[in-house]
Amino acid sequence: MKRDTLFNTDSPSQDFSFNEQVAEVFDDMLERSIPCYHQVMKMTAQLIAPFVTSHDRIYDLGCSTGKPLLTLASHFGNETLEYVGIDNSQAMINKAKRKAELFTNTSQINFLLGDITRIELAPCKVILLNYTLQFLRPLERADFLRKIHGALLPGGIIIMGEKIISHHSKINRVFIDLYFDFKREQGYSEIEIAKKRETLENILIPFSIAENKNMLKNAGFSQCETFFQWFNFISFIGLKEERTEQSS
Ligand code: GEK
Repeated sequence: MKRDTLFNTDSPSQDFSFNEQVAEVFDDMLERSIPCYHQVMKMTAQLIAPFVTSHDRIYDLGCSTGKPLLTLASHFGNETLEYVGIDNSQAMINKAKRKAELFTNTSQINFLLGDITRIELAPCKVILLNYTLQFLRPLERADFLRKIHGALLPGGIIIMGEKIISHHSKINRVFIDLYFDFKREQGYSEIEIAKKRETLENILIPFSIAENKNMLKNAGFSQCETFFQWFNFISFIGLKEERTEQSS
């Protein structure tokens, strides 16, 4: 795995983009930038298990280099599930495809280039949306979550991980400081932390827990819980009910 040293430079910051250079070091970047990434992947596999049966489709929207779907494919082994990852970065999709070639059940895993807000989604049982909604324009998010709810079959689930803010300024500051401590522990220098933060300004726009939960509820996920939190990183599960009650 190539080490992420992208921001270890004196050159002026440009807006962050999921380009070739980022894709090249992305797996290292994820592990050193998203607290408890592996633990959340493992919890996701455990959480999904009771909701899927043979031939169900699982989407990963904003799949990057394919780590979550490939983790699920290993976890579920011979179970005949269909895995579809979508990302609008060609470099990410190329890398995901190369990694998938090493799997035996390759025919069940597909990585597609596309904009997740526009591409048509087939009926599915699980949608992963990890650390990706935060990159969509805020005004697009509600409609996009409605589209996800529409694609899920009854009894299906969304698993959504996001970076969050607190509207309490002191708590928010403390969360951010603790996150920077985490990045230092991962070997990032002050300059790398500051530069990455600058390039993500205006591109990664986090919402609060309540704002995300409300959006999920308004999209139709009447049952919605958090299943993991590390300071300013959180994971939600939202359920599409099997049957909606008929009003008499
Ligand atoms: C993981 N989920 O390993 N359409 C398609 N892809 C998009 C769009 C869009 N409109 N906007 C952003 N992306 C992964 C990590 S990374 C998170 C997800 C991060 C893609 C973008 O190209 C990138 O690959 C991904 O969303 C976000 O769990 O880098 O912090």
